[in-house]
Amino acid sequence: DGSSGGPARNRNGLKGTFLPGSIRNPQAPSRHLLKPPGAVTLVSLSTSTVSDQAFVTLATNDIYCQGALVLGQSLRNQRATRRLVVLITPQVSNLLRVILSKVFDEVIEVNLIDSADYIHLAFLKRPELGVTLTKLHCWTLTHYSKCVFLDADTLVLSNIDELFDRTEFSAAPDPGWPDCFNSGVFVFQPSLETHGLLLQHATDHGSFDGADQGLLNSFFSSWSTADIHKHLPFIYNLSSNTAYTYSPAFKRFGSSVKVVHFLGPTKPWNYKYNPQTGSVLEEGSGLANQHQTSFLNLWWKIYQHSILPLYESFQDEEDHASPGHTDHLSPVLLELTFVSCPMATSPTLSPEEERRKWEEGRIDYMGKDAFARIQEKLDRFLQ
Ligand SMILES: [Mn+2]
Repeated sequence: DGSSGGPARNRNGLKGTFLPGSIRNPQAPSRHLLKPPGAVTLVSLSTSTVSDQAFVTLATNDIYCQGALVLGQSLRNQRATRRLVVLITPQVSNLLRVILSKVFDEVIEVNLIDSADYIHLAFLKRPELGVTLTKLHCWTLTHYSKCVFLDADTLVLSNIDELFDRTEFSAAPDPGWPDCFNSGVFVFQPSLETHGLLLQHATDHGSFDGADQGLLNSFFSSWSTADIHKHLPFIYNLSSNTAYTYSPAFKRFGSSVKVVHFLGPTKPWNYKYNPQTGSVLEEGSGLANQHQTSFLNLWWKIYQHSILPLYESFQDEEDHASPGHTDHLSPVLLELTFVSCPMATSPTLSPEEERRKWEEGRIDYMGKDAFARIQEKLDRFLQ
């Protein structure tokens, strides 16, 4: 398997097409070019991709794609030896699909409308769980034997391939309630049976927090007591804004952090960044503390140096523009990450409520957050 992309892949006999669109990245193996000269055989062995395991993330709109792109690039920078997969929803634009395919090995659209009847049923009974059910689609990636899921608002600081030594269901404690795990980073084993059971659980019991974390915690309810090996160390899911309630621990262990999770309503792409100083601008509430600021700066550094150039090359391909437009491209895209920021458009809800909606993925695709607005911006730019 693995060479015949598209919807006809074996879905173990389930009717309906779970994964209608799959862009395979023809350039995926190019990262092996990163290997240093000399010792070719040895190095290529040790960095060869384990093709039946994958890092997986999810982007439900073009804004979260920016996070997914930085996450994917951070995995590449740390020489991840597993495939990189991003699940997207139909709202994600064609432009972002192309850009994503430059970083990820697989870009897979999950379209709940087209999927099996029992998902429809779950939706009808629990319409509030839409985004939750989308995340559960990672269990349908049965062409992989084991996966590590990472939220699009995480950033990988060093190689985390060792997570594949863990088994389902492994996750790190949630800083807000450590008897629960945080569902931003977890090890899982794709299985249509588990997927079906999760959907059944969602239909029958809902989610105690209205999102995937509540659902997954009640489904994998023995996590807190059964097997300590399934407790990932906190360094694999360090929440950027809560670690500092125990600052001596951060002083002691902070340098070994491997994955930062930008938990909470304000995401890296909500900040403004000054490329000259290499630092985010702290305005208004001054939420960020010193450590958080350094993580934010790291996110933006990757965005600036590795993600923005992808848009430039796209533009070159599209309209054969000559190079030299770097200077005006970047501001447009930087602005793009703010143009749909709910802070800017909130006629009725408070900014906090708007941000919470946004964070939870409850986005007004048809109205103020419609992609048409972003498209408008892009069209103006691409003219
Ligand atoms: Mn998250």
